[in-house]
Amino acid sequence: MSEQNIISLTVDGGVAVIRVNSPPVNALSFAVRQGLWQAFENAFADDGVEAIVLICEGRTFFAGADISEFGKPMQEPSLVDLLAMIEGAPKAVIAAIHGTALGGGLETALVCHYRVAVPSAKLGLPEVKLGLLPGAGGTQRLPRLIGAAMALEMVTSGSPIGAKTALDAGLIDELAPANGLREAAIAFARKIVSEKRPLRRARDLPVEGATPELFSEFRKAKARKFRGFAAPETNIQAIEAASSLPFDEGMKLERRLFEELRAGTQSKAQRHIFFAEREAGKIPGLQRDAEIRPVGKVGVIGAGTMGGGIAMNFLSAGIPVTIVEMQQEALDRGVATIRKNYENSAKRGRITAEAVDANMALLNPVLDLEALAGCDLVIEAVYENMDVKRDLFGKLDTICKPGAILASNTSYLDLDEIAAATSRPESVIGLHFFSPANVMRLLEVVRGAKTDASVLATAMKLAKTIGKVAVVSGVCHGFIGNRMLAQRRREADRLILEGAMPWDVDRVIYDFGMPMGPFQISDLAGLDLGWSKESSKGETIRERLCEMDRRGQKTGAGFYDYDEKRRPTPSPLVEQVILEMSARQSIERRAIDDEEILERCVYPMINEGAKILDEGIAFRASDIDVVWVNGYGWPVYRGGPMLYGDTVGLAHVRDRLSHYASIHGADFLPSELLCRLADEGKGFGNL
Ligand code: T1G
Repeated sequence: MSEQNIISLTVDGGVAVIRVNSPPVNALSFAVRQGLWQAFENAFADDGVEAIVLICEGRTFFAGADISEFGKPMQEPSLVDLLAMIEGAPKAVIAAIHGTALGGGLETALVCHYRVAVPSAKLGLPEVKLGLLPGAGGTQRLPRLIGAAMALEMVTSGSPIGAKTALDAGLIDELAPANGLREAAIAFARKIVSEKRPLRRARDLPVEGATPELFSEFRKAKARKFRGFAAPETNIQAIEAASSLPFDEGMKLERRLFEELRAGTQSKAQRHIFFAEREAGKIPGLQRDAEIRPVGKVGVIGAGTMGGGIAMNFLSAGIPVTIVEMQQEALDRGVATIRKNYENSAKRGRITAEAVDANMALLNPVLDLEALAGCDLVIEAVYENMDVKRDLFGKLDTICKPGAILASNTSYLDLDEIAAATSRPESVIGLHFFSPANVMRLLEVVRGAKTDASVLATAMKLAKTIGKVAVVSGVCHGFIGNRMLAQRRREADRLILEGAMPWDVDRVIYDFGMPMGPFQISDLAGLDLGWSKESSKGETIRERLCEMDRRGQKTGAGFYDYDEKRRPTPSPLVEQVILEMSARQSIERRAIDDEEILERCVYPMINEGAKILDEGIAFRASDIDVVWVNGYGWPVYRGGPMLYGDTVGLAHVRDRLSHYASIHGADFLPSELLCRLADEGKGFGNL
């Protein structure tokens, strides 16, 4: 888009209208900032102009600074300078807001004297999600308009608020009709001119409610949620400064704190994930206009934990679901669980009671596969066994209408083998949800050798519709995430035989930033997955614990003992079992330090990621990062395993892997791609 029509200035009966049109989201790029500077200068100089309306075309008001400019030299005018210029306007400036006024976009609205928004507008400061803080006055102006407490919540959560909430809080001055924003903003401008209202500037207002207790209690309440992150605490400090320093001093501090965060590894990692999540949705070679098959009705086979969670994704998006079970009792239990989950969300205020009923009304529970005949997409979430899945897909092939997509939720099995059980392998795809399927954002979309481009494109679009972050995986055992997880699992099991205890390994992995360690995960999932009393030989620690009926949280004991609130404590009994197993396998135990635990759990994952990349299972290293951040809770401030490898340096990873390979064998041999990049002094980010 050429510069001259990014910004336009028209005058309508004494009111100047500055209109911005810079798709896709009117980000405050250099061209937009430059154009705004010129337009405001012209409006200030025009004696016929008594007030100015600032409005954006397209889908939204400014959605923030242009984050594609981060890491590049700033081109004047900076956003801070532009906003100071607008704030010093000699005439009233009214922001007309629709869509999502986010980050620098909301900061631009804050320097206007008044703000008008349509009811569907959202206003937020999401910088903390990028490892930053609002760097153009947001932390200094917002609390002056809505008070310290609400400002604290907004800047540290990064979550937007709706226009009505903003009106009640004093962040906006008037709601405009949904389809009359421009007219309403001009009328508002005329009103304040005729009423000779003052040019009220946020910077001149006091901050309400900023008591010492507010900040100390807020920090305590959020400690667990902010664990490991740098940006939330920095945002709190900036809000404290707004409450205690003169405005200009607060602005100086905000700028310093912003630059510190922007230069740090955490923000680099979080910006990496922001762009990586969007990149993951773009499939190399898949035309943007690939045919999308309509998905109006979905079938889900299996109403257990996975099937029920999967169904909820579609119900919540307003898509009817026919859910199938073999037994009435299992079907009823599954439906009841879905309702309970929705009711819990309603209790937490996440959805309304009406939405619970509306979602449940879209659910059609049946006992007969034939009921799936009219579905456009059928997803199976049945027992993880190839024979069971092949038999089921054979039946679906005869039941489902031509063009229906048949999807498997398998987390390991060979999709091509499943597809071969049908006469329509081009319509078979893997949709691997992560438990709990109605919560975890990740969806691994597994493309079979014969999966048609339209089926892949349909799956990617559907993922966005149900609020998932989709990553495409090729076919291999465990696809992307679980294949890498197996590396960590193997090393964790070895480490406790060699000298560490489960609680040592879990502590190191938890302190690294993961939500929990491998042994706590095992206890949560159940140690007896795939275990049977009849065939158990007591040859592994896991088997021994299952034989002792220590099968995890569900039996009140596994690797840990659990109290009535399921709080874990290390078990002396388990320690004994481990010592005996080490002796039985003639392994001489030794002290193992935290660094070895971390390196042996993480570096083989990075190495496996390199193989996954080299084999073309994943299109990009950043796709692998997206899998781990969204499917396993990898700390977003470390950017995913592949970015973490680049951060510590691939030469270092290679050398440490070689070191462990010399002691523990081939499992640690650094992969060809990793060695090549390390030798060239490069990272996965250079691919
Ligand atoms: N800058 C540049 N490009 C952006 C962008 C931004 N801020 N936001 C989105 N895009 C691109 C995105 O890459 C994609 O491009 C397209 O727009 C559609 O995005 C100084 C420093 C606005 C809610 O964090 O939350 O201001 O792939 O697929 O799902 O204090 O984008 O099409 O080529 O996400 O409808 C603060 C981030 C910046 C907002 C729209 N602002 N964006 O969601 O579309 S830091 C943000 C979003 C800042 C100041 C600080 C979402 C959205 P392409 P999309 P969407």
